[in-house]
Amino acid sequence: MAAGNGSSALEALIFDVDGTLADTERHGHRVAFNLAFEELGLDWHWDEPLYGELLAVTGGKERIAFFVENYLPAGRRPEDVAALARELHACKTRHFTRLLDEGRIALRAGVARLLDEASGEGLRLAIATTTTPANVEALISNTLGADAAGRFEVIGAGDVVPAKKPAPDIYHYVLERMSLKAGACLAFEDSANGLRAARGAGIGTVVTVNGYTRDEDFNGALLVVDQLGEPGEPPVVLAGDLAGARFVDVSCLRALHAGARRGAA
Ligand code: XBP
Ligand code: MG
Repeated sequence: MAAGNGSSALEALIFDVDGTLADTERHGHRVAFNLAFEELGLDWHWDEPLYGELLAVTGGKERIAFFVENYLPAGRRPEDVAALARELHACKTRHFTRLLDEGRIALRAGVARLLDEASGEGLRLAIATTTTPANVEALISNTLGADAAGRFEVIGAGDVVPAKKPAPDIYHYVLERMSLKAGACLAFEDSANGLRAARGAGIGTVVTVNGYTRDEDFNGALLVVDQLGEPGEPPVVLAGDLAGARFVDVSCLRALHAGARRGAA
């Protein structure tokens, strides 16, 4: 699959956050939303199956509004949905960052290893996510160290763009600020919405599925695996191949990127 226009060499890796850097949704964001509902005196509760349905909508505030419009009877909908969504979301973010500060969410397998290897090989790093910037900072500082956010040249997050994933806006935002062409990058995503966003920006994409996304449509991804893998803990390849590598490492990424460039030529 074409990696899009631009230079031939691989120069940068752009990471999604939720579901990709860490499996944050089921026991992180969902729990934080429910704590926020409780704190604001609402009898709403998003169980795991319902949250899986609501994940079709990216963005916490947008997800709340979607729930109100599609899951609450007309007589139980608040007057000012947008205002309530803002208030709930601020409360939820406080709960979510506290969960991170308590060390409740770890990075997924292979993430720290690949980030270290990529930096060591001179690849530039960035983040392109729908989630709130405070969540990104809390996840990175709690899992990679207090000053680790500086390892990412650009952190494109949340409301900095008018349209969230599956729109490509956040990837365009990152490419513009790094003065990079799509063809010089690879993106890492976990969901069909995320894949569509990265592909919409012309970026070749590696997908690491998770419990909520494993049955989604990842047509157009360069590689689909259940995790990035570690030495002695190889990933299960669901589509594409590791180009001879035992797990997703920089050599594998360079081969995937070169193959995509040849395919685009
Ligand atoms: C996933 C999202 C986010 C999170 C919740 O973002 O859609 O909305 O579910 O975070 P990504 P917020 O996969 O792009 O990292 O409540 O802060 O939006
Ligand atoms: Mg994601």
